[in-house]
Amino acid sequence: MTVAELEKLRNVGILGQGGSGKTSLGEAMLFGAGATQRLGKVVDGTSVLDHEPEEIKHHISISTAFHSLSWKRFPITIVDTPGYAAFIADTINSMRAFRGAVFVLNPSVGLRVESEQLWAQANADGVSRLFFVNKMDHEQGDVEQRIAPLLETLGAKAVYLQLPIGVEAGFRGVVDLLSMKAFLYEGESGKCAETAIPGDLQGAAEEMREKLVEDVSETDDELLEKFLDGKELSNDEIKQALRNGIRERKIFPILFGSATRQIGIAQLLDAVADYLPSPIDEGEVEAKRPSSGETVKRKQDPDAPFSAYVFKTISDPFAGKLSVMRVISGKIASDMSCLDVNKQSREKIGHMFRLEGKKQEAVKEAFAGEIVAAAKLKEVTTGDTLCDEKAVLQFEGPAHFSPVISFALEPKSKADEEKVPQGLHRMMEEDPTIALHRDEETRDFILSGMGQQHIEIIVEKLKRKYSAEVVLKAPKVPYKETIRSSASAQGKLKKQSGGRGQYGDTWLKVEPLPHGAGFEFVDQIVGGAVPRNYIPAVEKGVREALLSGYLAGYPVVDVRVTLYDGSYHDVDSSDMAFKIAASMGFKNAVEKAKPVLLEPIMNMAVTVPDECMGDVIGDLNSRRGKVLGMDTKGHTQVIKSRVPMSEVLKYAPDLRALTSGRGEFQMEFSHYEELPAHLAEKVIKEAKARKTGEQEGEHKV
Ligand SMILES: Nc1nc2c(ncn2[C@@H]2O[C@H](COP(=O)(O)OP(=O)(O)OP(=O)(O)O)[C@@H](O)[C@H]2O)c(=O)[nH]1
Ligand SMILES: [Mg+2]
Repeated sequence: MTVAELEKLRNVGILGQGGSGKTSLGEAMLFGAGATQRLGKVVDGTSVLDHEPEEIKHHISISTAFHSLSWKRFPITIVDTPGYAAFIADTINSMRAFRGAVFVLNPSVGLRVESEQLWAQANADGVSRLFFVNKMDHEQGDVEQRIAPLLETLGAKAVYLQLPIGVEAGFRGVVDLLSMKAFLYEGESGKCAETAIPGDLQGAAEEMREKLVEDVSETDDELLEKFLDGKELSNDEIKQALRNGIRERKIFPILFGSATRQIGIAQLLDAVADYLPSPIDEGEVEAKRPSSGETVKRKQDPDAPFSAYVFKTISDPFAGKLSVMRVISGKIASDMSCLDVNKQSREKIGHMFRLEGKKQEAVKEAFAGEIVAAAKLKEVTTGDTLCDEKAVLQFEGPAHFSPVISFALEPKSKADEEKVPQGLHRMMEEDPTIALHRDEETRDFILSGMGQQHIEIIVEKLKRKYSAEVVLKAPKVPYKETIRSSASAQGKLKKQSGGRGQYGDTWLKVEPLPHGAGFEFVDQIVGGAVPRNYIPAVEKGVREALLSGYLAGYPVVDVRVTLYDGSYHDVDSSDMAFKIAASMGFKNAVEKAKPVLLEPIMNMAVTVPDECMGDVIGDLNSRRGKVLGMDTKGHTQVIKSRVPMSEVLKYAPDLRALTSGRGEFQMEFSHYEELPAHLAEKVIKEAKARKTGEQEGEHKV
């Protein structure tokens, strides 16, 4: 690809909450641009983007899908992402592949927490966005009024580029406020005619255009001056300012349409080509030089040395393991070799593919800015940087996700005993949010994931792909631990009797960090109290201690650990000794820092007939739930509440009993809160009992 071609390339994410119509929109874009021969539909399983059997069965996207199209000579790669909370980890990882996106809104449903999370992530990743208000054929009343609070929640400075024509079944097209033309669609054919603005919309359109021009001019000083002087701005000037404003993420334009009725699609594709950035516009990408830790920048230039970031792994039944990467600079070609910086291993590139929905198209090379999948790389996993051995750099790794729910899996038969962990380990290559360990007491496999639906789908896939069958048993609560105050302590290992001794000595300070901050390690050693080469071992020791917890064996989160002093021995010190000393020091410090247990709290929406409302609320209260509010929908009530996960592990049968089978509920992870003391005591006691049980078990063998 030449620079001129790169300038036209658009990698476009389709983002938004579950069920907003992203996949349907992707299908409409593909069909509208002639990339597919018929319009794929999610509901009847003909989508080329939602092509996995589980996606077809449940009518939801589980994994990010890719497809290219060509629109007015712009090569566009669409990246259709999942929107439901249980699957958005893949969306967040895939966000590294694009810097432009269509953010789908569905005002009649309102904004769910996933939309907010995706919006925040797109802000953090510097993704330019267009809003597409979908399902306009379904939208009632005054959309503008419904959209305003959504924009406010997202904190987005939005500008209307269009006005919708007609509502609900009468929705027929859009008025373009720049060209001041109307685009009227013929039924559901996707065919559109350019016409004059319908008379009844003329006044509103003029008013909205004025607002658009004002808002856009505010993003550019020169233009603003002209505007304030009362001078007329040309469409080209407005467009250029709009383009800059969008790319700099100062403004977010709003477009309207209907994916399933193919309305507004051509205008959306025009806007993608006009306003979203190409890899050249994205400019340089930050990375680190692994040898020195120094920050470097790499230009997204096909002539620069090769570098790429692997953001996704697919285990394909035919092609084997596929490492899906965004080429950042240079080019990658079959038969070349490169360095996996994270694994410090050399990889030889073999077959490469461009992903086209469920199909793969073999390619021989790919250039800066492109998304490409390489088959059967030996050691590469998601999050790795691949690069030219002579120009080494490392891009920031993937986000870390903590599983929110765990279930015990019991293999159905003896043969499944082996097949289950094998299959799950293969699936973990694709899905970094799956965690697996074995419960030493019960010998059950404990499978952790991002939500009940996630776990259920893993189990379905396990059966389909690896013919391994399991029975799901009651979930376990993923408690966490943290500290409430700061403390310092020493961790010292000194064994110097006979043979080679062991000596490591560390002074560590632990401090609480805000919720969700995770873990930070700070090295404050001056004057070599702990020699440089042992510091990674100290961090490793702390990380291991973090995982095994202090109070009840649950991972410790939201702490900063500072290594500020220590001592060493010329002969007896080793990585191992410092690792152990650090882990002792960490435990000693945590002990003094008011450790507490945290429990996961769920957002629950329970829909019940009016007459059951009292019972259901009473029951939620008895489960330590907090009722947040109520929505009336006809003769049903939607009760919104926050409830600790431990209280609703088996809510489904209880709700059925309370409502004679007429109640429904949706539940998703919200946040962690401190577990009340009397319950914490119980959890700690149980953990201790488990531990002594294990130790006794060990003694028996
Ligand atoms: N009436 C109407 N329904 C639509 C429209 N777009 C999508 N739908 C329906 O909305 C439902 C969800 O559509 P999807 O395209 O699967 O939504 P999604 O955002 O991809 O969902 P996830 O990927 O699971 O988050 C399906 O039943 C679609 O047929 C639209 O413009 N109008
Ligand atoms: Mg989808």
